[in-house]
Amino acid sequence: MIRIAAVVLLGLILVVEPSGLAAQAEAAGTSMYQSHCGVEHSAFVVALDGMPMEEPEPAGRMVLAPTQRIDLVVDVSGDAPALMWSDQSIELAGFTVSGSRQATRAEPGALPPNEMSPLSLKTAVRARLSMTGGMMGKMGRVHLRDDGLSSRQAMREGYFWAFNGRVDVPEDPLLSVGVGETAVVEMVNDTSWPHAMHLHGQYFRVIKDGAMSPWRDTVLTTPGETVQIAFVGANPGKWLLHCHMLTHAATGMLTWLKVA
Ligand SMILES: [Cu+2]
Repeated sequence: MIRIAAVVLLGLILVVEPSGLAAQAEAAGTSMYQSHCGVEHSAFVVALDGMPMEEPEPAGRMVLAPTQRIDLVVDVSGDAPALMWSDQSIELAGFTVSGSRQATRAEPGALPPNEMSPLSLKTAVRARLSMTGGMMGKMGRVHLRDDGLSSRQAMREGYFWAFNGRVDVPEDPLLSVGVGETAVVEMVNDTSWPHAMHLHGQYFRVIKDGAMSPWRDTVLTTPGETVQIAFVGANPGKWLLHCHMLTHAATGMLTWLKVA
């Protein structure tokens, strides 16, 4: 084998334990820490979270939060076997390469797009999600079922995070949107931790500084950051919106949306 043009689906996430030890996990990552990954060889990102990108982008240094996925087209033209590694120099994916070095191939074209309804931001249904809690955070008073609790009482009940001042899954959805209608959710990360916010059932674009990201289903929000996501109601049902650091989800970071 002299040269490989390979498509790699990175359904793997680096789980970094506080000790600095690392392991690979499946796409349903449970890590509290996002991982930094680098790519050797000539590599292009052609899809995010399973959604083809309109334009492939050169892959450089990347951050993959729990449950985020990338598809890469890689031209393995060198002889270094490792394709991706973590900041801890732990190899995440690689190929065995033999033969002589070859010239690199041309950039790959885009994958066939998935059909997506256009966003109508002017008429969008809107909601705001305030994310609080955690170490060095200010959760304040919160609601659990019908009760009002101090943050200390909530922690005794096993809740460390709150969405809009509620630690359990609310009875009412964060928002209801019709099939074909556009919804915008503004998420305010008012904590000292990153959170990988994951929406089930539909893909969204991230709106930042007037620009739209490619379609995807998970966005990493950093401490103090406000992130807007926009999507079109596509699949009727009740859909979770939650942090995919699953220990966070289990202790307060879960809400839901209704598409009808
Ligand atoms: Cu989180």
